Amino acid sequence: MLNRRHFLGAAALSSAAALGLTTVSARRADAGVPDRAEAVVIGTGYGAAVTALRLAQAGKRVLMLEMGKLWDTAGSDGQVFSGMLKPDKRAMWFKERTEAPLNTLLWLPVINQKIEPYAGVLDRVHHGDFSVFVGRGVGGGSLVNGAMAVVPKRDYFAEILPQVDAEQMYRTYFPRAQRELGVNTVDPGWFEQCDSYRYARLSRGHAHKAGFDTVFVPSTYDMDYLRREEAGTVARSALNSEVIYGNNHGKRTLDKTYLAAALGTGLVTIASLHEVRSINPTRDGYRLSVRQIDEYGTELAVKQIDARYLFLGAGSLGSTELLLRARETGALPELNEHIGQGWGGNGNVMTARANHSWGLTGKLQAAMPAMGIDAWDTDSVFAEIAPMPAGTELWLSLYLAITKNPERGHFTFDAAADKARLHWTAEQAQASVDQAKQVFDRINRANGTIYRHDLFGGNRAFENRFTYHPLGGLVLGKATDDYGRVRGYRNLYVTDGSLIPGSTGVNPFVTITALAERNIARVLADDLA
Ligand code: FAE
Repeated sequence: MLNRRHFLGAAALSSAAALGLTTVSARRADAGVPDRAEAVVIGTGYGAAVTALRLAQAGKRVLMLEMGKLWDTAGSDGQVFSGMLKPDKRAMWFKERTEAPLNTLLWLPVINQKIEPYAGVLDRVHHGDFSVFVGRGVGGGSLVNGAMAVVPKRDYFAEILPQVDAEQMYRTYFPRAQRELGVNTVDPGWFEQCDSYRYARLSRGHAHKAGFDTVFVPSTYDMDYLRREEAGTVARSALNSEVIYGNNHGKRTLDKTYLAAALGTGLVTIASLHEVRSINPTRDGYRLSVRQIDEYGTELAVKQIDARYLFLGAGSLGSTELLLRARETGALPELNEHIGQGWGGNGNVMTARANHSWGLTGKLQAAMPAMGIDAWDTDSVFAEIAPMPAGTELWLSLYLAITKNPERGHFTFDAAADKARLHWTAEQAQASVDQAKQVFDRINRANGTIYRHDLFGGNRAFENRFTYHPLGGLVLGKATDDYGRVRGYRNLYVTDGSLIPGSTGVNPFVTITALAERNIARVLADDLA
């Protein structure tokens, strides 16, 4: 458990970054978690972190319940996280092998490794042939993501969320989110001559040759730290192939920004390794059934915790499952038919091109992307130029394309398994492949290159069987009102990516953060004043 007693700095973000969040043993945590709080926030990802900070700044006492662990303690190797090259139990959430997005290299299963099941930082949640990657731990997706902090195109934002005042978002809430998240950009002069982004410069040249535009992508990774990594003056993280299994340095994760500031108010308590299993109404709020585990998955306790105001920030999969379970088990029967609808994976497609023998990416690759191919207006594709930081030259260029796929999936509740099941088919994902193929066919033609078929299994050149960007399930204006208040119930709110109807056209966390800022400002003014 974390609260101000373990908080060494003031609320300012700069001191928050150096706050040295201490580890608290499970037993002490157990003793300190209250069984009642005015406001409970489920999860500690983007939406949850914004909500907790703003509630606390308004003087409310907040309890945050997070199923993952607090990542603040070094293992025997002196590191908090295991890197991608030598992953261990810390890499994944209760798996026996790592499940990296790329399966094979040269068709050989050399990427994934056997690990001990543990409360690791990255989860890959399987729904049939399709899977969703999510972060687990205090900080949610910020712990594992590529830190690409992109504001969506205004026209597209207005298209997906027409009921939200775009003018206000772009004037007030997007800038606020960027500031609080510590968004920065790579120095263009350094970018042009560094080794770290040789791979991005190569892909940029290929894109330009095919007539596509490229753009720098802002980041929550400290780009000055990256520059110093390359200069050899600080410990390497992005230059040590660290990203999806956590970064030991350099990244402004939520535990260093919003959550640190929230703890600094003295009004926020974070209980980690606490998973909310069910929500029931009480006379004046909600009662949660919460399962506490240790890092190896042993159940320590099942607790009942009461909340007057309840905020769901467990992410698209987590929050949707909680409300679907509540509706289908009859706990919250007034939840409407939109619970579990309107889901999308932001049109994610991964692909890779084989480079010419003279087209070197270099063996040093910053694991944090800094550039994207912007073909959104012409081809409905925004493609991140992704690293393949294997520590050796692989003669390949990797991309994560975000496409405009109008298809939507939905969830049903499997009572026997007590789980939400996502319904999303390969046919529904095909539009994304078609769009990405159009762009990369053109790039290949212009450069005399071909696709790589050895990375994703089954000889495929495009991987559309996973997403990093789950969005929707509790869509704004449908499952909730236009500010995230759940329809049918009072004092029950959704704060996270499940509000966004399946697509943002860019990497989503800035949108999730800004929308959460907007919604909590209204909720504080109207409901909790
Ligand atoms: P999220 O950050 O997922 O947080 C939800 C939290 O709730 C997690 O900590 C869960 O452990 C916790 N939780 C779930 N269920 C429960 C429960 N029942 N009880 C207690 N706790 C629970 O939610 N986005 C970008 O914009 N740029 C990127 O570069 C980028 N790269 C990515 C790379 C990877 C590998 C991944 C997996 C994602 C990436 N994303 C990126 C997506 C981004 O991280 C994601 O959209 C946000 O984290 C979603 O924020 P939410 O607040 O919805």
